[in-house]
Amino acid sequence: EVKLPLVIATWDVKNATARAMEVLQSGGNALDAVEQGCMVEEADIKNSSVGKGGLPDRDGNVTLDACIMDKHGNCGSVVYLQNITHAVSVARKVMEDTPHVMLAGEGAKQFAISKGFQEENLLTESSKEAWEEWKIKSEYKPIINIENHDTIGMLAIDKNGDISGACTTSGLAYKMQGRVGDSPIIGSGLFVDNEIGGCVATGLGEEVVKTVGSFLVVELMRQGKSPQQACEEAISRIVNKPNSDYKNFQVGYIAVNKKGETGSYSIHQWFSMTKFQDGNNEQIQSDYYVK
Ligand code: SD4
Repeated sequence: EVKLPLVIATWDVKNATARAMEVLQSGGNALDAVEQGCMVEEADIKNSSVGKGGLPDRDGNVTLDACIMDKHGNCGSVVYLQNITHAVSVARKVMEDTPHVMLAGEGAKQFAISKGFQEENLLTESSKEAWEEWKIKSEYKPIINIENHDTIGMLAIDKNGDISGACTTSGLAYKMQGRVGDSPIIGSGLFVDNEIGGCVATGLGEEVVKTVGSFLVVELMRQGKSPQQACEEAISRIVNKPNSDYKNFQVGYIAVNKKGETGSYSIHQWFSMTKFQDGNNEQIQSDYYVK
């Protein structure tokens, strides 16, 4: 029997899962938990691919993508959001306080400000230095695992058995200006169906978008696959494409089903999932395709 509540997240983010579990233990629902959990990484300037301290695009702009999805199938997202740290919370406001699903750029920022979010400079000294260093060669290629600490995607099941998910990122370092990844795209970076389960993605967003990865994983679970089998099948769709360049990029999925079973799988080694359940908050190394 699976013990609820439970939280899983991409990469090694024990502070974030601990925060989410604290919310669940004190009576919060899964939606509150994933928002609060993701906010921990957004505020952490040491995480260079989320929120404040995220690495900028090639012109030096830190631009955030995030989304959130609840047990009713409601969702909200922001893309190309600048100067606001808690993109996931803005995404939640889009879901709850607007007739829309997605707000972009200046409109998203103005909406956030109207909701009381503070404007901040998100480019830290160390991110600025890293960008200046990068500019010398300006070589753009995907980085396979960024310090094992990356875009955060989180899924939670509360004590009532209800599932929610969220995802937040500064996207790929040194991306083209205006580039949006998978993380704010419902069905790609995140999908939740409260009857079935949820999935979130990390890695090279373009490849996740092309295969509508998170929706695919949830649909595979609907057809009877376990979360582990579903994540493996979604990765196999990417690597088995004709001429797939998968040796040079990473994609990882984590998933949970309604029973509280979990799974994770990636193309390359060193992807991990953090899982908090029954008093244990642990990092679990993911199985992977390229051996
Ligand atoms: C993106 N999927 O913007 C994000 C980046 C990421 O690990 O997850 N990096 O494509």
